[in-house]
Amino acid sequence: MALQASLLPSAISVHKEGKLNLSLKESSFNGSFVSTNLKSDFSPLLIGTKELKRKSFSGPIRAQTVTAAPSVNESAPDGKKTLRKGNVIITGASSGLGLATAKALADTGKWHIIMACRNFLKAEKAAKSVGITKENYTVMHLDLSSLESVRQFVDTFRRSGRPLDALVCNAAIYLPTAKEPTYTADGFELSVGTNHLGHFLLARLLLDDLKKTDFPQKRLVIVGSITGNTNTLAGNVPPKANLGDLRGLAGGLNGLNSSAMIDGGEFDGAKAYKDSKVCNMLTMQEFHRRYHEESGISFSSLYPGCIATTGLFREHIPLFRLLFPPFQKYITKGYVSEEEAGKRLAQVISDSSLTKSGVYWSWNKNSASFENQLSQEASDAEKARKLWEVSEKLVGLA
Ligand code: LMG
Ligand code: NDP
Ligand code: PMR
Repeated sequence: MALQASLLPSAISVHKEGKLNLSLKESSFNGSFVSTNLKSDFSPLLIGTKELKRKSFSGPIRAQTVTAAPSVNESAPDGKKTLRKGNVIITGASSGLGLATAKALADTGKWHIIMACRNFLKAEKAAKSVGITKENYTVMHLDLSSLESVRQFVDTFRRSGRPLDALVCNAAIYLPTAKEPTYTADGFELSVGTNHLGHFLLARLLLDDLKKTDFPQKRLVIVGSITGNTNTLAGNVPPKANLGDLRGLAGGLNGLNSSAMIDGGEFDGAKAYKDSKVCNMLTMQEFHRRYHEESGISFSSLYPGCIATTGLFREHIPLFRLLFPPFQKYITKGYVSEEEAGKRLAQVISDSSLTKSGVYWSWNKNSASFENQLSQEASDAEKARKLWEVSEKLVGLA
């Protein structure tokens, strides 16, 4: 088993800010400062390579640090109680944030990553390219733009016999230049159909699996974003997210007898993406309200920072792709590297200081996590309930 000495930080200070954040300066995060700073924060927690090797022969190591203490596996061949790795499903782990998170978790030696991806070969190559070793991951096919594929994925996962300890809904598509809507296999507008409805069904089905695990900390994370939050500058760049009264969604989001947009308006690809992120953040909170107390599962969302270099912008015009990274690096200072963003999401999955449920996590310029405040719409409990009910109908759960 390849184990590396980098472990996640144990004490991430929590800053409650939650203020309206409308200036460039206040909302900026300086990526390069962040990495250096993190290194020194991590150093007291590093376990020497020798020590790791020694521990790793008898099975997965016991966390000295942050990650949830792995649960006990009584069926070890030598009859001794050993501690098993956590199993985490990450959707869209074939690139960008998902891949960087898979790498960060694999490097701890305490997680087995199920890479839930639509392109099997791409995922395999991606895992190899960042050096995730074979015993630390499994690729399973999942196309979130097909409800049938979601159901098949859940089936395949269950047949693997692995318990589920954490689920990360990370995959997304962004179609900013599309003039006309395109649709999922089930006829929903593609961005909301993939980013929200596919994940909604996946998370609902896998909730039972999360409930069953004996792992000490069970988590469901849905990736959100600043651009869906109109209480920020970034969220005020047009077109702004707005779900309205959900009439388009209630009508099936199919562009035939209803609009392809959630609010019932004209199709706009950039808005559809931002709307889908609002749905992601509302869904996390509704899960929290309905299931946290009974199940002990931590539900959370996050804004990982502006990872301006990922594949998310592949459909944008070339000029945008050229200028966006320097714009975020030098002007807004909101830029973070894929690696840094991956460490942040990995914290939300495994750091014992980020277990609080119902939280939308963000990081300040020192890369310290804090509970951020969602926009009025993205924290509207009544809208979250309605979104849940309409989504249940669309994905065939009600
Ligand atoms: C929509 O446009 C698209 O229509 C849609 O298809 C989709 O892509 C959507 O959200 C995604 O965006 C929205 C956006 C396009 O329009 C606006 O935001 C209108 C307001 C523009 C007001 C510009 C204010 C600029 C303030 C920036 C900081 C000031 C810095 C000044 C000092 C600079 C010194 C070097 O908007 C754009 O695509 C960008 C418009 C051009 C912005 C010009 C910024 C100047 C900075 C120059 C640095 C180069 C970086 C440019 C990066 C561009 C990407 C953001
Ligand atoms: P990437 O495009 O690099 O990654 C998106 C992943 O989603 C890819 O692995 C992609 O697969 C996968 N995916 C897309 N469609 C489907 C589908 N139908 N079924 C299964 N998987 C699919 O983008 P990012 O890493 O930037 O995005 C990851 C998350 O981070 C998203 O939720 C995004 O909203 C969020 N985010 C990103 C920010 C940024 O600045 N980049 C900022 C804030 C949030 P494939 O490799 O096959 O294309
Ligand atoms: Mg934005 C603090 C300022 C800030 C931050 C953190 C972001 C993040 N953006 C900021 C400011 C601005 N952006 C400003 C002032 C402008 C006008 C020039 C601007 C424009 C802009 C565009 C055109 N920004 C964008 C786009 C996109 O197409 C991206 C998008 O909206 O994707 C949905 C985007 C983003 N800006 C961000 C982040 C994180 C994104 C991308 C992705 C996302 O939310 O997932």
